[in-house]
Amino acid sequence: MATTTQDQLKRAVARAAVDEIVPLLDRQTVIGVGTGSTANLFIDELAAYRHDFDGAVASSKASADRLKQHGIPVYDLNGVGTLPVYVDGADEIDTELSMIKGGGAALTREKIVAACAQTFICIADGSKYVERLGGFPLPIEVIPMARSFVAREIVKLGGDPMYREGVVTDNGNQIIDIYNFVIDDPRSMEATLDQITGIVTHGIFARRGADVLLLGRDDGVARIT
Ligand code: ABF
Repeated sequence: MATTTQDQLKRAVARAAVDEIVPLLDRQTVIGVGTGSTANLFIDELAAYRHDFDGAVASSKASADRLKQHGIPVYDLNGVGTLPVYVDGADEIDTELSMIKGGGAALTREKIVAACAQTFICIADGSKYVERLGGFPLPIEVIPMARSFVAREIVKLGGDPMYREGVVTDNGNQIIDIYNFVIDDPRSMEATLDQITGIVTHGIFARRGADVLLLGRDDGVARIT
C-alpha cells in the first residue's frame, strides 16, 4: 500500500483548514495567517477564495509576501483588532494542544497574532503530534546583547542552549534553540521563561494554545479539540 508523504499530509490539512474557515468568511473578514511550509500550502489553497473575504494579517514577512503574490490584501494588525481565526503550523503539539513553535524563527509575531485570534486552528502532519513537548529544540528569540545571559539562565533550568548562527528575525533579534529540555508542564515552563530578562518570546504556546488541531494522518485528517 502506498504511504502518504509528509508533503501530501501537509496539503491535506491545509485544505481541511480552508474547508473549515470558508463558511465563516464574509467580505469584511480579516484572518490571521501563519508561517512555514504548512502555512504556505494553506495560503495557496486560500487563494481560490480571495474574493470571499477582506484580507489577512501575516505572522511573517515571508507569509505577507506570499499572500500578496496571490492578490490577498495584507493588513497591519494595529488597524484590525480581533481576528476571528488564526491558522498556523507547529513544530510539536501535544494532546492538550500546547505547542512548540518557532522553528521558522517567526515565533514572536506568531504569538502576537495568536493572542488576537478568537480561534487558533493548528495544521500539522502526524509527525508533530507528541505525548510530551521537548523532542523538538525549543526556539527562543532574544535581544542580541542578552544572548549569553539568557543562555546561562537556560543552563540553570537544565537545557542546552545553542545559538542559531546567521539567523536574524523579522524583528532584528537572534534565536537560541534549547536542546535536551524537559517540558513536563508547558504552562508552568512558559511562565518561567516569560520571567527571564532579554527573552523577547519563546516557542512554548500553552496559555494560548490551539483550539482546534487538524492533524494529517495516513487514514485522513483528524479534527482534535
Ligand atoms: C510555524 O512554522 C512555526 O511556528 C513552526 O516553527 C513552523 C512549522 O513549519 P512547517 O509547517 O514547515 O513544519 O508554523
